[in-house]
Formats: sequence, structure tokens, C-alpha cells
Amino acid sequence: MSTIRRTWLPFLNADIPAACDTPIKVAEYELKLGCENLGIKAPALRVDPSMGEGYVLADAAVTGGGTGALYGVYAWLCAKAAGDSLPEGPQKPFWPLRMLDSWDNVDGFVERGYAGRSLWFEGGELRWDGPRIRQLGRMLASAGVNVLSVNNVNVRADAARLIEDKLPDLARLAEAFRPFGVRLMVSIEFSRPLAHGVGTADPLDENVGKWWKERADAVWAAIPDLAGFLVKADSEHRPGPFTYGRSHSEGANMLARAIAPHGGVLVWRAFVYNCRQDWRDTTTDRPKAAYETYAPLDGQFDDNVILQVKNGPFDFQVREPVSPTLYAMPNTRLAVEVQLAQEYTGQQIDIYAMNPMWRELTEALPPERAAAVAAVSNLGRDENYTGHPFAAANLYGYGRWAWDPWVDPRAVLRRWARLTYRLPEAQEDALVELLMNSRAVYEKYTANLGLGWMVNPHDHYGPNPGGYEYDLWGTYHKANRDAVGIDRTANGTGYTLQYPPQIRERYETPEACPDNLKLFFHRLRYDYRMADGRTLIQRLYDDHFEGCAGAEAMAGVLKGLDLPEPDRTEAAQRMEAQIKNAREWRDVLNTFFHRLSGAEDAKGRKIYD
Ligand code: GCV
Repeated sequence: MSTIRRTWLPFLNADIPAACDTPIKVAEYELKLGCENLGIKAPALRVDPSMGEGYVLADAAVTGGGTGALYGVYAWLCAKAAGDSLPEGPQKPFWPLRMLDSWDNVDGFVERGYAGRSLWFEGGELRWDGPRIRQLGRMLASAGVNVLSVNNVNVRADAARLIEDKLPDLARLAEAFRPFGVRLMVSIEFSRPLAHGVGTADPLDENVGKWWKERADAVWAAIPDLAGFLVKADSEHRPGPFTYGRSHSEGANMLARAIAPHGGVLVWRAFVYNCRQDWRDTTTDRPKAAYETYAPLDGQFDDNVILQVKNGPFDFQVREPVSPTLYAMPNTRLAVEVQLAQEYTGQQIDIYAMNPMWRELTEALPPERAAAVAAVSNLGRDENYTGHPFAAANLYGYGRWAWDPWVDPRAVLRRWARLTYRLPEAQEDALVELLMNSRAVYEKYTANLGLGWMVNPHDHYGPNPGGYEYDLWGTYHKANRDAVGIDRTANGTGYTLQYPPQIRERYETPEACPDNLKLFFHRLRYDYRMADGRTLIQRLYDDHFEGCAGAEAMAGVLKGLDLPEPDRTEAAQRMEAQIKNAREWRDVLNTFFHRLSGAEDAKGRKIYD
């Protein structure tokens, strides 16, 4: 018997019967269970199919379309449980596709997974625990996530079989998630026709198109509501149209046409760059790559193609400017991709709440620019699903942000904290502030002033300022004894020229550029004077010391919280690891810059020789 681990829905403390096989039946069940546990009178549940995913809440009634009724029930219960008033007027999601992308391999390993093995793959097979999947369905629906991509975008041979002989198993998984309004998506291998004797994967070859069309017909016959295919092509050694001298619109459109008759979307990732760069090559600047590949193709993608662009031009660093590709393609359906998996942001050991970061994204990029949103999942088989119990706030918060990109991050974190823990008021305030500041703290000890990539290569946890410096990945900071950073202005690599003029202006000079991105856009001398009068080197030292002290202060706050077990122990153990990590970052980065610059810390703190 698997455990129903408490989440942000502790009042839904029993397994949902498998017989609840539609969103309406789940809604009825949840409403009864939740109201019983909360000791309140259940409202009427009314279904109005014309409302789709939307709903209207009143004290006495929840009204919504099929999935909307389910969303409405969760919203109603959550508001009541939190002691908040019900939202007024019709509610509906901003983005119609709110995707969660799992990077699960069929052998059970999760690429960049920090919460255990896959929840649905093991030993090459699709295997899952019914109650756990239903609990996950409940979590996803209550957050508002409606698409789950099940397998890693790096599709290895066995995973390609998900749309072949493993299709019946995939159809069963789709069935398990369907009552929660969650449609599956599957990552496919662009070159797969080769494995079936087609002889080429050239997207303009008639037999290739025919092969994919037949595959799509079989896939949608088995899973009629499959959301679509997800593709990583010509990226980090994955096959793609470039092999055949074709463009990415030609590649994507071929696949899109195969699935269009079934209403599927073809999500094509824009994570394309030269991952075999010579560090001596100063003419290539990796952040420019996606724009160079895709901006010229604007308007050339079919209507059912969605180009999925990472939020920043590099790769989910702690802080990056918004990817210029997201401003450059008004005639293409775009999805913004964020990463819940804390690959570069503490690996679900260090606390890092993401809603404040997503809100900054909303402010920088009008949400209307994107047609959809996607997040790399932070889920795994750990009993609490997310490794760190607080990482659940990022799953919940992602759903809330995808529903309403203008949502107040503090309100989201407070809602999550209150529903999950119901702490005394002062403790809840302390937890919310801890979460709100967690990214700033982490940023200070690992990646201040926009300096990313000083991590241990490949693993991406812990400091290693030289780790990527002479490597192939195009991620250099070029620190020497005088200066650090890359000049990405018009006089440098020209990266800033990819932005519309009003955005470019913000970055073009070191004076205009916000501090938190200064060393992303500029190469500055250590004696450069920041606006507050400090030298750059002093600011580097100060931030590393302050970040580490911030982590230590978080530990003090955490100790004062009456969290229930096992969360208390799990959070405390991870906090200890976070402090060790923060000290390591502080000392390694300070020593690195001290050895290079020879500059003393104006405050005389300990910097190791
Ligand atoms: C799935 C980064 C990660 C890879 C990931 C890749 C991607 O490079 O380190 O693990 O591969 O991004 O987004 O495709």
C-alpha cells in the first residue's frame, strides 16, 4: 500500500478511487472528501461544458466546464482551507497549454532529476503505482497543469518505442491522468524512420513524411487526446534537419503535418547552439545561437507548431536576460520554457523558490508574446515527489503562474505554505519571507552580477570557476588579473543587437545595465566603480559573504518553524548541506578572485590564500 503523502492538499488525505474516471467524477469525490475534512458544507457542483477550463465560484456553488469544474473544486477548497475569500467573477487560464516536461528515461533514471527515479518508468517499461499517480494527478490539476510530457527530450533508442510497441502501455498511462484533465505528450526521435528501414530522415523525403503520418495515425488511434510530440533536434548531439541540409521549419512542419489531422501540437525546442566550441574562438557567442537559427524563420512554421524557447539565452542559469528570440518572432507560436528541476539552482538541496523569478519574466516579456508555457519537471519517486519538501512550492507555483502570469509571488508562496503547513501566523510569515528571499540568497553566493557557469562541470552543483573555462560549451567568463565578463554589446560580440532597441538600451552601457546582469553583458575591470561607489571586486566579495550569511540566517529561521515530520527533518538535513555548499561557494569564489586580482577585502574578512 503506497503512502498518500501530504502535499498542499492535506485535507484530501485519501486515495481517489480508480472508478473516478472523469474530471467531473474526481471533482465530486474531492469536494465531498475535502468538505468533510474541513468540516464545511459542500457547495453544489454545476457543469457548464461551454466554460471549458474556466469556472465561477460562489459559497453555495462551483460552476465550470468539465476540467474547469475540477479546477473550480480545487480552487474552492483551497480558498476555504486557507481562510481566503473566493475569487470573484469568471476564472480562466491565461495560457491554454501549461506543460510539464519530464526528462525521464525509460530505464527509470531522470536526467537532471533530484527527487529520485522516474514515477512511471523502470527497467525499460512503463510501470507505476496507481495511488501515487492519482495523487500526482490531483497535484497537477489543483495547480492547473494540463499537459505532461512523459519522457526525456534526449530520446534514446528504447524511449523511441513509446510510440511503437510500447504504445498500449502509454495509452494506459494517458488513461490514468485523463480524469485530472492532464493530457500526455511524448518526446520523439527525429531520425526514427532510419531504424525502420526508411533509409533517410530527410524531412522533405516523401517516405519520411509517410512514415511519420502512419505513426501519428497509430498513436492517436491509441491515445485520441494526446497533446502532441516534443522534439529536441540538432541540439547536444541529437539528430535533426541540419544533417540533410534542411531548415528547422522544414523539419518541424513535416512532423506537424503528420499530426495536424489529429489536433496534435508539435513542440519544437529552440535550444540549438554549438556544443563543440573551441574556447579560443571569440567569434562565436553562445547566447546568440537560438536567435540566429530561428529569428529568420519567423512566420514559416505551421499553425500547429509551437517553438519552445528557454527563458534565457543560455540554459536556466540563476539569472539571465530574457532570450532575445522571445521578442523576435511575432509570427510564430512560442512557448516559454522554464526549469523547475533545480539543475543550476541548488538541486533541490538548496532552497530556491521560483515565483519571484517568473514574475520578473512576466514584467520583462509581455505574456501575450507566448502562446504556451512549459516547465522542466522537478518530480521523482521520492516519497514527497520533489526531494526538498519546499520544492513542491515550485510545482504548485508554476501552475499558478501558468494560470495567471501576473499572479503575486508572495501570495502564491503564502497560499502554498498555509495549505501545506498551517503554521502560527508569525512562523508562516517567516517561512514566506524565507522563500521569497531564497533566490536572492542563492544568487549572491553562486552567481552574482550575472556571472553564471562557475559550477562543477556536468553535475552543476558546487563551485568550480574554471570548470567550463577551457571546455567546449561556449560558457566562458574569461576572468584574468584585471577584469571579468564578456562584452556582449554592439562593440563586443553584438549579442545586444538581437534585442529591440528599447530593450537593448537597458543593457548597452555598463552604467545603464542593472547590477544583476552587469557581467553578463560587460567585461569590467575589478576597479570599476559600481553605482553605490563600491569597486567591482569589493562587490563580488561582499555578495559572496552576504549570500553565505543569508543561507546561515535561513537555517536559524528554519529551526524556529514547527514543521510536521518528516518535512522538518528533511528540510533540516538539506539546510545543513546548503550551508556547507554556501560556504564552499563563498570561499572558492573569493579565493579565485583574490588570487587573480590581488585585491584585498576592504572589510578584512577571511579570504583564503
Ligand atoms: C535534456 C542542459 C542540460 C541537459 C538537458 C539540456 C536540454 O544542457 O544540462 O541535461 O538535456 O539542457 O535542455 O535539452
